[in-house]
Amino acid sequence: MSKAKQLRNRMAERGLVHIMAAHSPLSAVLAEEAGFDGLWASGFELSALYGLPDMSLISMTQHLDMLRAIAGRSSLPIVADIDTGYGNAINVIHAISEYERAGASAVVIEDKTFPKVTSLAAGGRQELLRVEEFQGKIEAAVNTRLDPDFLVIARTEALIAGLGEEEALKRAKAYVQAGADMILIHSKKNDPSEIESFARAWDGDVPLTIVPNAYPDLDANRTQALGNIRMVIYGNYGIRAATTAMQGTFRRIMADGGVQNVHKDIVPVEEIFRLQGMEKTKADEKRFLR
Ligand code: SPV
Ligand code: MG
Repeated sequence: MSKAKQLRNRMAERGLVHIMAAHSPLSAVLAEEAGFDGLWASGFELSALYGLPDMSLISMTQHLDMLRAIAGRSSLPIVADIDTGYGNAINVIHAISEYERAGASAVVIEDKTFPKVTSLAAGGRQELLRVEEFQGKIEAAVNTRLDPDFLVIARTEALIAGLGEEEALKRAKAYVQAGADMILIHSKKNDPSEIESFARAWDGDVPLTIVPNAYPDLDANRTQALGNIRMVIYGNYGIRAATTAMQGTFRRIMADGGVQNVHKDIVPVEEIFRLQGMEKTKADEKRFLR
């Protein structure tokens, strides 16, 4: 059974899947050990990892390289954040075959113009494509996938662009018509009202995906109560957690004039050995090195 099929099954069985952002194979291993249902190959996290803003600066090749490395160290299905699909419908055709081959089980494509600006930035330039043009991109994606279970998730940025719920619903319906398997509805409002209102108004034929980055109060119970959200993506928590930990540790080492205090509060190197799979390598050495 493909991982895409597994992801679909899990959504059907559990009602809601929890997808954690991964910016590296190590973060993917940690997400899998913590019990998440899948990984989010986040454009924001990878951009941040490179110390760059999330504005279509990271190339498809860079993103694919990381996705392959992640797929090599995790058994979880990967939902790839392909932003705008790197251009028009022709670029989308190329992207879908590359991402499917690289090991993704799903893609999220958003209806913004290329180059995009990250959704949550205050005052960001948020230009949306014509509906027909984005429908063409969705149709191109659906037509290109080899595995019929590979999910094409259409993301509308209508609320992010300030165009209101009516426009968001209209676009989401048009994208379902074009063949989208799910709709990702995004909001940068710092309370869940916009998302809850959209979900209540949504009577389309496919379920919804959300990314509660800006509105953390929408927890799993409240999400499930809405009834039509099947996927929650935790979009920037990995890179924020890593930054919190490194900032605190690095500052303390400078303040303390050494690592004499901080070493007690971070994982021992043996934990990194375990995550690296050192035990197996040691056993392989014993067996094969002569
Ligand atoms: C990402 O994680 O790259 C996302 C979610 O697309 S957000 O940054 O909130 O737009
Ligand atoms: Mg993104």
